[in-house]
Amino acid sequence: MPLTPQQRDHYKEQGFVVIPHLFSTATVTSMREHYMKRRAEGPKPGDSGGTTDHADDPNHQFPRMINMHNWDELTQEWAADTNLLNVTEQLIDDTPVLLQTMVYFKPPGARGQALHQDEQYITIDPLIGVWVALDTSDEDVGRMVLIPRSHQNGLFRVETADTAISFTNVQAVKPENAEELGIDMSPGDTLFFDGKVIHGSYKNKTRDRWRRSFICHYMGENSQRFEPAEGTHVSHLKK
Ligand SMILES: O=C(O)CCC(=O)C(=O)O
Repeated sequence: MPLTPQQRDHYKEQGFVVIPHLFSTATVTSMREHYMKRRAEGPKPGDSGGTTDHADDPNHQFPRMINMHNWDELTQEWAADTNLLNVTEQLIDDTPVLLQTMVYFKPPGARGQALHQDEQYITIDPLIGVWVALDTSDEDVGRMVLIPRSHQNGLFRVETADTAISFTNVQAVKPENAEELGIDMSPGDTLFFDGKVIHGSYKNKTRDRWRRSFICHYMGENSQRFEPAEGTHVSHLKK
């Protein structure tokens, strides 16, 4: 799946690109069904329902699953999808190496995730996030939001997030005059974003719509681990 020069330039300059229909409707339907079944099996290693100060958050009933590729064959297959890896390789100019997989169920009423940079969690650069919409993702359900071009200035400081709207308690201090951009997506559309672009999401405000997503993070074979500057890593929040 060759990208156009415009798509590659968009990723480099803006820090993200959306590839429509990267996954077929049939595959996305299988993903939804599969992960709902696996969720119903009970707790999995690393589940995250978010901070416990909002017990009514439906994320607690459907916690985010992580690193399913360690115990689930279908996840291994989907994270190694030829088109996905091919696009990733063209964007990072390197051979992708899988680091992390997640499913964020985000049921009706669920909190979002405060805006952050993935390299504030995973200290490897370059890093790329791949976010596959499993449901229609729009403003009402708390679509992905990002700050275009925010990947160009390294890591920002971290601060406490508002856990009334975010299931995590940490966020990036946004650059001045930063404009957030919401990304509307259909099932199967896939967002590729730089590990330094600020992104996150707000609450699912609906009563009846889910916003499920399958998320993978890759490094390149030549990516390097780095030491984050003081105050720029999520672990520095309480210091
Ligand atoms: O899905 C979301 O709302 C946020 C996901 C995210 O921040 C990530 O995949 O790094």
